[in-house]
Amino acid sequence: MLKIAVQKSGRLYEDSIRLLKECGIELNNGNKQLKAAAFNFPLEVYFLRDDDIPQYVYDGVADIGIVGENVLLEKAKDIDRVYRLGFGKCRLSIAVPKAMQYKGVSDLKGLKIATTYSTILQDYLTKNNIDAEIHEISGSVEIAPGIGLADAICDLVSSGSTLFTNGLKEVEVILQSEAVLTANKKLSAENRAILDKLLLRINAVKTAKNNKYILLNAPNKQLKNIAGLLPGIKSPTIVPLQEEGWSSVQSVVNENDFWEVIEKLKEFGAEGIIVLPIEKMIV
Ligand code: PRT
Ligand code: ZN
Repeated sequence: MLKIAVQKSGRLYEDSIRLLKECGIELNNGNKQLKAAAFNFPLEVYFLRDDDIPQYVYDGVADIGIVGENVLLEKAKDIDRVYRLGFGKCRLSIAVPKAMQYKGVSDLKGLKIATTYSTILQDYLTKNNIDAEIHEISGSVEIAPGIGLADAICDLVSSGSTLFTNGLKEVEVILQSEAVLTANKKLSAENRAILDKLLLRINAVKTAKNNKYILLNAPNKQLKNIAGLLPGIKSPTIVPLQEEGWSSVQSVVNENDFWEVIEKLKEFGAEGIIVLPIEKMIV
């Protein structure tokens, strides 16, 4: 039985549970207990505060966990990062009052910086050879400069609106963070095998999300060019159409190059382009 720690409530909770669901794992968690067992996979889910997850995984109370990379690095436990999950994206940044003249990182010298991320901040300051005072607080970091508690802050940012409403501007990005799957370094062989199964499923879900299935009609004289644009998993499927001189091409296309590929396909005379979502993709 593999034990996974996920956030009990908060920004990572829903995406974590959705991911397990997309992996075909059904939980018995009607009334949000401390833990829930999966019906159809050897997995037990522990619901915890995100800050506690690295310690629990390190101690082996949980074998694996889903946590923001920001928390993982801040807690600095000797545990593995096994998969970047692509949700809970944010950045850890330094912000200063809007009116402050800021030219570069050396302007932080001698400042008092409020944060809940003192480990990561200290690392950053040391690497940049900056001597500044870290003022560790446990929450509401963004109000610290306004009430005279600090000159600057180091906190998580996503849209930037919290900084804006508090009269601050983002001046340095220390870390780009997202939720990661983390694991204890000494998993039993049995649990390692279950984790491998889970990773295969996570990978299938994530790969599918990053790709689209594409079908189109292509003039035969352009098949080489079109196939070159759509290498797919191994190679595109090409089937002759009933109409002479035309073929149907089927392949997968990566979300990142999607529009660029579509434009080029049209230049090569592709017609009737249909794009479909993929539910799972095992390559
Ligand atoms: O109760 P528990 O301790 O488990 O939860 P928590 O309150 O400590 O964490 P929670 O649920 O707020 O965040 C969990 C994780 O989500 C974080 O560790 C990050 O990895 C990730 N995440 C992604 C964020 C944000 N985006 C985010 N915007 N965590 C916090 N914020 C906060 C930020 O601290 C600031 O106050 O949102 C505000 C800034 O947002 P913008 O949009 O105004 O810039
Ligand atoms: Zn927390």
